[in-house]
Parts: sequence; C-alpha cells; structure tokens
Amino acid sequence: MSIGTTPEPRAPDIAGLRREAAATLLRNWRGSATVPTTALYPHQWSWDSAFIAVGQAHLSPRRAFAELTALHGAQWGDGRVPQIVFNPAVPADAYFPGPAFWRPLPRHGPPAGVSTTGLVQPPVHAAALLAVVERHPGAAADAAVRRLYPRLARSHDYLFDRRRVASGLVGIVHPWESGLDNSPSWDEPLGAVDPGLADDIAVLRRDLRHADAGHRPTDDDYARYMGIVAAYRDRGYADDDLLSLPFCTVDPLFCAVLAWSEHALAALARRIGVDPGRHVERARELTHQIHTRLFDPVLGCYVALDARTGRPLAKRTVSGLVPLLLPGGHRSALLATLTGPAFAAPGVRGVPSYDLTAADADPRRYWRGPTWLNTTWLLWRALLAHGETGHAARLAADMVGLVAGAGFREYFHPVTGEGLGSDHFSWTAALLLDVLAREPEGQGWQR
Ligand code: 9WN
Repeated sequence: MSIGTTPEPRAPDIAGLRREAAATLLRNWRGSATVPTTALYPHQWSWDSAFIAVGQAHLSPRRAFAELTALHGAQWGDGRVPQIVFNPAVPADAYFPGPAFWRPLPRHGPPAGVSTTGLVQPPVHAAALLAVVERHPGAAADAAVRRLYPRLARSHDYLFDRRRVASGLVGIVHPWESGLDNSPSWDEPLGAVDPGLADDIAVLRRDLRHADAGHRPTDDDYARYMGIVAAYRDRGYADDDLLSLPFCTVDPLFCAVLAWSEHALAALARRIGVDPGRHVERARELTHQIHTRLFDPVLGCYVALDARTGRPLAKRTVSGLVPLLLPGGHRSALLATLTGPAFAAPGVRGVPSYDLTAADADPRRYWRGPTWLNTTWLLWRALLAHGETGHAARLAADMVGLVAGAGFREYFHPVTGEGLGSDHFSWTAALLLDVLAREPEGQGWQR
C-alpha cells in the first residue's frame, strides 16, 4: 500500500470472532445461567437470557435450555417472569437497586428463597426457545418444550390478563420493562414522575463505577426510575388499577415481540400435541391492535402511547420499527423509514436506537442513538422473514463489522463504530453467533 491511499477494509477474522464469542459466553456462564456482563450486571436478566439462549443454540443446546429453565424457575405465582433474578452469591450492594429495594415481595411473588425484581421485560422467550428447538430438534428439545411451554404460556397469560390497557394493547409500568430504558419515548411520561430519591441517587448508583456517566442515564432519570419502583412495590406489585401507577405506557417493541412470541408458542404447542388455537387468536388480535392503534403515518413508524393520558409519544425510535416482525401492517412505510435518512444515512451501521436526524439524538448515550445488537438482530430477523435478503445482508455485515472493530461491547457509536458501555457483553456474543450461522458463508462480511 502506498502512503496516502485509503487502506482496503480487511475482511474480519470470522473463526476468531466465533472463538471469542464462545469465550465470552463461557466467561459469563454461572453454572445454570449467564450474566449479561460480569461487573455492571452481575445477575440473570430476563430478555438477555432469551438472546443468550439463541446464541447458545450454536454452542451448547443443553445450556440454551438450562438458561431458559433457570429463568422460569423464578416465575412468580401470578405468572410474571421477572426482569432480574438475583444471584444470592453476589454481594447485595453489587447492583443498584439490589434485592433489598424490591422487598417485601408479595405472596403471588417468586418461589420461596428466590429473590427477584417485580418488573418484567420484553417477552422474547418463546421465540428464542423455538429458534433453539428448530436448530436442534430431538428428544432433548421435546423434553425442554414439555417443561417450558406451560411456563411460557402462563407468562403470556399474565401479560394478556393483568397488563391490558388501552383497548387490548399490553402495557408496561416502568421504562426498565421496555428494555430500552432511556429511550426518548419515555421523556414525557418520566418527566411527570416524582424524583423521590433525588438527594441520594448519586451515592446509591453502582453503574457509574463500571460505565462512563456520559453513556448512561442521568441521576435525574435514575431518581424517577426509583420513584416508580417504590410506588409499585408499596402496593404489593398489584396490577388492579394500572393507570394509577406513576408510569404506564404501551411500547411497540414490547407488544410486537409478544405477538411474535405468541406465534412461536403456537408452533411449540403443535410440537407437543397441544391445541395452538388460543395463541393464534391472541397473536392475531394483538397484531391488529398494534397496526391500527400505534402507527404514525407522519413519522413512518409505530410510536408508544402514554396509557395514563392517552397521548401518543411521537418519537421515531428503533422500538417503532420492530412491528416489522409481524404479518401485515405498514410494511413498505416501515422499510422506507428503516432504510432512510433517520436510521440508515451513509456511514451509519446497524440500526441506531433513535432517529439520528432528531435534534436530541445522542449517539453515545444509552438507547438515545447508539446501535445495539439485540434490536438490530430483531430487525434482521424481520427482514429475513419478509425475503428482504439484501437489506438483511447489510445489517448482518454491519453487526459483524461493529464487533470485529470494537469487540463484544454492550452498544456502539452508529457512525464511528466506537465500542460503548460494558465489554464482554453476552447478548452481543450470542447474537453474533446466530448471525454468522444463518447468513451464507463466504459473503466476505463487507458492505
Ligand atoms: C436495567 C441487562 C440490561 C438490559 C436492558 C438494558 C440494561 C438495566 C440497567 O441492562 O438495563 O434493566 O441497569 O441499566 O437497558 O435492556 O436487559 O443487560
């Protein structure tokens, strides 16, 4: 190469990436489940475990089934699958808010001796189990489906029976339940929440010991998060009057993955000779509600709703693209948004978490601009399902390129590719393995 020329991008070392992904998942494996990453998130997280199972399918289906089984072992009496299952071997103050903040847990809570939070996360688990089973059909898969199907079905029953708001849509009661905690969609409803712990929050937080403050939510956000938890906890995590909680919204990603997972439950039910009818019906009905109630034609994507005020939260976020996973709806408008200037301007890699043309976009801060592998992976799966192989291949190459350039980071700057948040991040490793396994070999992984 002569001086002054741009170096040719080097093809990523795919075998090396596979090895490092496997090493990351092994490093984070704790005997029956996997932590998202060792320092920042030292317990088991709900939707992380679903993504991790998808990746473990390429290494150890036994661990994939174990991961989902361990999570569902903490299922509450009312059917909810908790956002975090605390590991009793980890010091109580390693993560904030730790086990003590969530107590007392109610009688309809987790099994005796199990410590969890009282929230949920996006229900990707049935879709994850189906992905593992399809890759490894056989006796072990049948046994896992027989074991897990009733628990998955109960967790969906909980969401449909206890969390319905706004004519049939399913609500969330905390930004943490969306999985996209710091999304600009939550600014307005969060602004109305009492920041009860404002004076103490900086001392209580543990995340800033492990991550840059400029990449994480602010102290003010955190104080409000804690105010919502305290209100829900103080009423025993009862879901009777959801609209009287300080925060209650409808999120397009949450609802879309629930409908997607309901289709997966139907497929799992068929495998074990159970009538899939109610899953098919629930998926159809929820999909209809999403398409008719949440689409914003001006923004060209789906938007969240504040269930307490009835107001749409008109922000163009990655969550609003995820209904592309579902049949029907506004597919061509969504495709145009996904591939247009907001999310795919020249040089942008993966799907940014927020419209990069928005005045308040911040490409380094948690869910307000960076690219994450899990949401990009969901859209890649949606594109593959619709036969959009060209767009899917672009996203696959982006995911591989981001990890090859910056490592198994929690999230990435969508333009520079800088690695952000934690390192050795489990779902980044797991989903990369899935991308490498499903896309055609030998495509070079370059755009
Ligand atoms: C709160 C574990 C989790 C992910 C979430 C992500 C982040 C937790 C936090 O980490 O949230 O649940 O402490 O910030 O937003 O999606 O499941 O990886």
